[in-house]
Amino acid sequence: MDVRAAVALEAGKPLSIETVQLDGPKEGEVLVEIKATGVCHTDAYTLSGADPEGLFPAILGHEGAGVVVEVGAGVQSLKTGDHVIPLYTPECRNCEYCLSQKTNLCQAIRSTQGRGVMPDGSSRFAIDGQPLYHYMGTSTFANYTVLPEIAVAKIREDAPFEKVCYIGCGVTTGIGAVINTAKVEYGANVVVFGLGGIGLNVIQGARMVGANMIVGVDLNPKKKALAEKLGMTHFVNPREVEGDLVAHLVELTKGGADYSFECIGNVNVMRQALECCHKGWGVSVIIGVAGAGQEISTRPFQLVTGRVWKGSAFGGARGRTDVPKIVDWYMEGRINIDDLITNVMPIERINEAFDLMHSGEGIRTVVTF
Ligand code: NAD
Ligand code: DAO
Ligand code: ZN
Repeated sequence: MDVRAAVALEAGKPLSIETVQLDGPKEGEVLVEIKATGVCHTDAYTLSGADPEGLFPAILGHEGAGVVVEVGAGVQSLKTGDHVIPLYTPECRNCEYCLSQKTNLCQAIRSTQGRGVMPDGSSRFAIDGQPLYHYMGTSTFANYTVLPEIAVAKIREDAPFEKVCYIGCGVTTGIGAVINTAKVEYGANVVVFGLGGIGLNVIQGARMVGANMIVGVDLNPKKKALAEKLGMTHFVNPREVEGDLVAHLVELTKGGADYSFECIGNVNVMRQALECCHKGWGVSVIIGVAGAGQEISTRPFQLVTGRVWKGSAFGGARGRTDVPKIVDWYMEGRINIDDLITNVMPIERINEAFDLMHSGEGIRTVVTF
């Protein structure tokens, strides 16, 4: 079938709105009509050419929501008409990783997903007879996409697509890092570095679990008001701190953070996030994706004296199990998505969505089909 897509023809160039060809779902796959998709920093990172694993030409996008319109042979958990969120971290419930119950990093289709193709090794997308690469197994910058059944979360039908698409990445990543990865407990003191589309969701996750102090750190003072609305109790602008930021945060939290989160992708900030943690028990979670080839460092004594450094991908969430629950939380008014979606525009204007993201204005732009 012909579908409308924003195609990344080459690195460093704007996306191009094209009519491309999409083959139907094969065994174990479903065809989904994408109704809305968020534009995330990871899409921009890959489009820029800085992502060493970026493949071109490709259809980017990994934060979508839509409706199943056709199912391939053998599909059991989905049917035509189901409302769904694509998952860039699948959940097969059968691989060694899923069965371990120690990680959300299902490996069932990892190698083909990383090569930009479907599990059978081929692409479903083509333009003028030339294959296009899939992206993160989702390719939501197209009004139809094909997905493996294990990479699809079924959600309730009354949830608005242009809001809950954000649960496909940013919301789940932030809230999940608090609940699944750090397991922040009631009364804990939390420091969040970076108050963007991820950090603000860490803030609302910390508020949900009843954290005591929720300190937000950002260079941009415009982020303060919304962060406070979501639960931030103290704001720190590193530019306004006299002396050492880490010492300031340790003093503010009366000994150090019980939990800190790096939501920027800056390796120097990752070090600050670890070192502002409480001696003996503080846990620092890296969420931000650093540039290719960059490395983190600290004095090993920071770890010897009890601080713990960990990372979180997709908030440690098992998508088919956890994403429908997060949709319920939104529909029940337990989490705020509406204030974080600062722009909605049609797919034809998707390059404006990238410009808005780079400008630092707004939090999330959603494009609709
Ligand atoms: P964003 O640009 O919306 O937010 C980043 C914030 O950090 C901005 O508010 C900016 O002002 C602030 N900032 C920048 N440099 C700073 C500094 N030195 N000190 C303090 N504040 C600073 O980005 P986002 O969409 O929230 O994404 C954050 C990171 O999370 C990115 O690296 C993204 O790729 C990554 N990410 C990770 C996962 C995962 O599963 N681990 C998922 C999605 C996104
Ligand atoms: O299983 O080896 C693996 C890779 C899993 C990829 C997890 C993605 C991590 C976050 C990247 C940013 C997502 C928008
Ligand atoms: Zn698995």
